[in-house]
Amino acid sequence: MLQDQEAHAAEMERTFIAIKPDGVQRGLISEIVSRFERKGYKLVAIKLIVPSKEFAQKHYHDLKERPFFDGLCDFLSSGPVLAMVWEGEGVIKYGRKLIGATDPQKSEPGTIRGDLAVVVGRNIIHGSDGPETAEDEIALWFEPKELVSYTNNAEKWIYGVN
Ligand code: IDP
Ligand code: MG
Repeated sequence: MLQDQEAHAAEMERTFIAIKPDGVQRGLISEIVSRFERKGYKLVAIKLIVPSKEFAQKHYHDLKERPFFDGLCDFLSSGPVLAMVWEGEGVIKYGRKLIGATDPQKSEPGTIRGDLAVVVGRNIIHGSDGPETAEDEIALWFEPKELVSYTNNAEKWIYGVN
């Protein structure tokens, strides 16, 4: 049965996903991007940048009391990060499923961290953990004009929308 266009539009959401410096250096960009792309999500923004330490501190502000905060911010600002925005129904929550648990020792096989990372301090990818975080992180990393609006012609096959 075809899904109603309005119901589909109402379910659409965006999340911020970043491949951290370890994932970029290890040549995992195409592997990771392809998992989101093949699932059926739409890429709406992408750029390669080296964040400053101050920027990393803003991104991880929720973790500033944690003992690993300083090292984490040094690490995020140590090299290129591939920053992206992905769009789709339920992409915030399901994107986290694709990524796997924070500690790769606990991530299921088949997830990005489960398949491609070993330790928590080098877990190769970031994904927003909820709708408010997603909105804040997208606004921190991207200018509104960097978010590209376009029709994905595969969408009617992915969602069954007429
Ligand atoms: P998440 O990336 O799965 O959302 P958070 O708890 O938000 O996990 O932590 C942010 C990042 O901080 C993690 O992805 C990981 O790189 C790092 N991190 C989390 N816990 C630890 C730890 O116990 N030791 C070292 N690094 C950690
Ligand atoms: Mg987090």
